[in-house]
Amino acid sequence: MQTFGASRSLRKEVSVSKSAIVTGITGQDGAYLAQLLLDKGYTVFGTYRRTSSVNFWRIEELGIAGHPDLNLVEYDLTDLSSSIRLLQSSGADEVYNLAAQSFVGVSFEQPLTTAEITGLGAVNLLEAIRIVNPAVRFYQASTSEMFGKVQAIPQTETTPFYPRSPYGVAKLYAHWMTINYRESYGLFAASGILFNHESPLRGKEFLTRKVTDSLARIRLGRQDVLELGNLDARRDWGFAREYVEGMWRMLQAEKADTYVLATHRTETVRDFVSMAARAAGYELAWEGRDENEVGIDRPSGRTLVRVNPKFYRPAEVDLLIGNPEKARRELGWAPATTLEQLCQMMVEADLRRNERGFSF
Ligand code: NDP
Ligand code: GDR
Repeated sequence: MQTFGASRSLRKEVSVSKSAIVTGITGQDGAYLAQLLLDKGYTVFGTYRRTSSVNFWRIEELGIAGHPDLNLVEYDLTDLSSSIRLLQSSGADEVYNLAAQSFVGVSFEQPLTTAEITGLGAVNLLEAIRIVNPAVRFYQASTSEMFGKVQAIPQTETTPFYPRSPYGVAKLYAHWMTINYRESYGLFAASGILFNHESPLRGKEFLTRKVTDSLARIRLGRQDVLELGNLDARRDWGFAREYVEGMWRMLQAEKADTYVLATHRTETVRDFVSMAARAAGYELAWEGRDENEVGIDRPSGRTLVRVNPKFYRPAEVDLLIGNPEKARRELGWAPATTLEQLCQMMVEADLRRNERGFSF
């Protein structure tokens, strides 16, 4: 994490013990944020959903699963009474709402569930804060998906929104409700418009991890080919560990606001695949167009990547590139890890896991 001088508007480093709720601790960001807060001396209440097979592999991989200051709490974001009880029993000072149905592709198949969790869920927490303790600081995990069919390049806090998926629409509702509670009730409710951020802890349904895990499996002879959808989409990809630091900084600021966190660099899906292939020891050449496009390993002539239209989305977000200047200026936040470093880190982690025969 790179910082540009200590921002004067930030509260001093935590001196007295604070406590925070992190919804979605079983997800990528929840795990990294819990680790960051524990390192800062917080007591953390990390929420997970009751399922027949809860999986804590991420916090286990980070080595914080048995931390004495980490409390794992069963919780569902769609249940208001569950939110109220969570606020009451934890006595938390800060709430980071990271829980969501976060997969854009699935949101087209499950628009109502997505609306209930990703949209209304945030309002359950805002209401719980208003009822139980309006002094609690709230962070909402907003997203660059809200820009959708982009209206300006690069995107900033003032770029008009045009979401292109049920997920993006649900997140936009939660984003505006966060601002509305800030303005209507004076809640300290911050919204981070975060561009794609990835890591070895990313879920395998998302593009980057699907690519790095598949290439590792191909390298080890456990998979023949990687099938993908739209290779032309452009994303601004950063490293998740650095982005959770930005979330924390938003809640230490003097006033609640909205901030973009991004790298200000955009690449195509195709470029990311080439980069990951290189990290796995391949050199891809691309041939054909649209659904006939393939990625061929130049030295061996073997086809490693092909397009399968089943991974196309009904509506696509073509180009995301964010300008994080406001976060740099006011929070002292800036990304440090390059996409090449991130990609290398993810491929290496997936090679290691697959060699051990164990990869979530
Ligand atoms: P993940 O999909 O990895 O994690 C989502 C978390 O939400 C999981 O812990 C999941 O639990 C939990 N969850 C889902 N539904 C519910 C529910 N009904 N009640 C309680 N918990 C629930 O997402 P990320 O960590 O990548 O992202 C964190 C947040 O940031 C999300 O809100 C996402 O939409 C947003 N975001 C992410 C970006 C990114 O690039 N990663 C960019 C911008 C925003 P379970 O394990 O049980 O499914
Ligand atoms: P995104 O991430 O939709 O940007 O949402 P994802 O990694 O799913 O897709 C990125 C781009 O890659 C294209 N793509 C594919 N995507 C997936 N998942 N699988 C494929 O096989 C595939 N082939 C091509 C997609 O069409 C898309 O253009 C992520 C999530 O973390 C959201 O929760 C978050 O809000 C946004 O990032 C910012």
